[in-house]
Amino acid sequence: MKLVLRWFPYGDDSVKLDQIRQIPGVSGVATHLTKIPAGDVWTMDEINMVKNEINAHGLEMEVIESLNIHEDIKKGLPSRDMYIDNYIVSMKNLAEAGVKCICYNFMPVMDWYRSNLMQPLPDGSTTMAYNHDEAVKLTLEAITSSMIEGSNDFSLPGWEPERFGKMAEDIKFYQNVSHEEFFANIKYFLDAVIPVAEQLDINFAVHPDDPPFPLFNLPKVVNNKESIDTYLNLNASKRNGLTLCTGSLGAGITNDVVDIANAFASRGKVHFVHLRNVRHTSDTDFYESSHLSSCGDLDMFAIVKALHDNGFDGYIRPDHGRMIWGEVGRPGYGLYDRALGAAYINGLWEAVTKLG
Ligand SMILES: [Mn+2]
Repeated sequence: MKLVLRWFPYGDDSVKLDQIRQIPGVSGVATHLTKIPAGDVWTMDEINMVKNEINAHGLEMEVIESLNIHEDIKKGLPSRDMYIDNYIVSMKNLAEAGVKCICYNFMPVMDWYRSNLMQPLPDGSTTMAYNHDEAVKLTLEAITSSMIEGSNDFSLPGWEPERFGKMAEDIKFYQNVSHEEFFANIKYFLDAVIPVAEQLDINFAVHPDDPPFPLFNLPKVVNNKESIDTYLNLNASKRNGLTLCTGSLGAGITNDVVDIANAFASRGKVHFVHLRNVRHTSDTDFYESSHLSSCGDLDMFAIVKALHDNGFDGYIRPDHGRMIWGEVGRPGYGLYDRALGAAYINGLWEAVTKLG
């Protein structure tokens, strides 16, 4: 297991690489060239500029989160071939720069969503929360502006302003895309990129839908054990794997995250893990609690044990943290609570390792 932290380049992060380096056990960062729009090639020069900065601070860049997929690929448009070609060039360049794992998602139109990015908790911290009844009542405009307003002036991954203009049109497009057609588009993409991943010795790790409920009737395809199984079976290669995001999957009240960890780690399909905890306030509503098992609904020890006992040897990062100790930063991505999460993960991993 290698522990990493997510970090945003180009000065667009309140957390410094020197601070990340001082968290015990953290070997590197998961990062993303945020200034390159989805669909464009990540050139060697751009990759090396960010990699050199990371390496200069004693950290590795072995995980990319995320190499985003152009919407035309998700839609299955004829232009997808050009974007897939570009994607493959980016993969080759990343492999040459020493990247071992690429995280991505196949969520149409919009990435993750929370109805409140700064919900106060009784201990004085703030966290991200989701209320489904509130979310389904909102217009697209209300959703995008609430995400921008709550972002503390940091870019939010998946909410790049260049996407906003086309969102309404894209949502309309998907109303006529059947589940089968959407899965065929996924398979077309996987069958093009996974053989390249095999040649390059890099792992591909799809991130689950977050939250696992549909908004605007958009297809959700990676949100429980069955759908993950279907997705991973679209291409049998071991390189076609999962980012086990415990918070995203745990937001589905019927999901047994320990069982999901066991099921896919035992098949060698878990390449990257996002560890965080959630506390449900109803069947659909939740807030992101601190990582500790007793603070949320997930048994973090059992999840880590399931990974360990199935020989997991990929990357783990503490996922979103709360905002504590007065810190101001990108929602979910402050330093303090994620550092506490990293220390907790280190403790759990040492315990399960020594238990044998
Ligand atoms: Mn995640």
